[in-house]
Amino acid sequence: MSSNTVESDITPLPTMTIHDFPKGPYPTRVRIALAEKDLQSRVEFVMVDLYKGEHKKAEFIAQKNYSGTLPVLELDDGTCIAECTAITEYLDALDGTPTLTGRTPLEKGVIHMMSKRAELELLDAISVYFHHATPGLGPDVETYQNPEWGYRQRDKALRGMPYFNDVLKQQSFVAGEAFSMADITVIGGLVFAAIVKLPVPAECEALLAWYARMRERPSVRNQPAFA
Ligand SMILES: N[C@@H](CCC(=O)N[C@@H](CS)C(=O)NCC(=O)O)C(=O)O
Repeated sequence: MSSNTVESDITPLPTMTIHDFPKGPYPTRVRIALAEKDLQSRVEFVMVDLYKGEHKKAEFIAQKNYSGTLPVLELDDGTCIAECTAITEYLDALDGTPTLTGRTPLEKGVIHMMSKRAELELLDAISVYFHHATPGLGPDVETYQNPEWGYRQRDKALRGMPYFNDVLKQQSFVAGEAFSMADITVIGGLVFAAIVKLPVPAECEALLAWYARMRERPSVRNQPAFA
């Protein structure tokens, strides 16, 4: 080896593939996590067209994600990790400093609880509304719709907004005093709320102020969902 060649003894981390729909609320969660962890350059993004139902094709279900949703993280050895929470936990653990999902048992517990709550009370509820009570991804993809269930979930999400407003009156971030996966999940919820035209009520001042702050973060403001 010549003296001016730099030989690293650090094993390069493998590249990863994200099966993605860039403006989708759930893929946006993983994209924010990647940006927070400075991992974007390690990832190849492969577009899966939700409106063409590519995520419901038998091959995708069999090989990438049984649940037929995006995003999916695929590792070099073929392992596929679906579910934003699971993908974020994986990415966050890679550098041994899990800032997004919690360093201590207490942080982990509270962040997981608040992120799950943001899914249950906001993001997933809006998703059900989108798929059941709006045209959703179109008639070829939305083969079963139950509008009543969709409207119930819309109303649940509308109750979730004041709840997170109350949380954010008490603390700077959704799970306490630091940015975490729980903030990312609420951001996903508000991205989806904008898509389905469910505005955050003006009286939810703390939630709106928090969202304005979140949208100033480079990891958030540079996402295709905000373009
Ligand atoms: N629980 C899943 C939900 C993922 C999800 O619903 N993703 C949307 C993309 S924004 C999707 O694939 N929707 C298509 C469908 O449900 O048909 C997660 O957290 O990753």
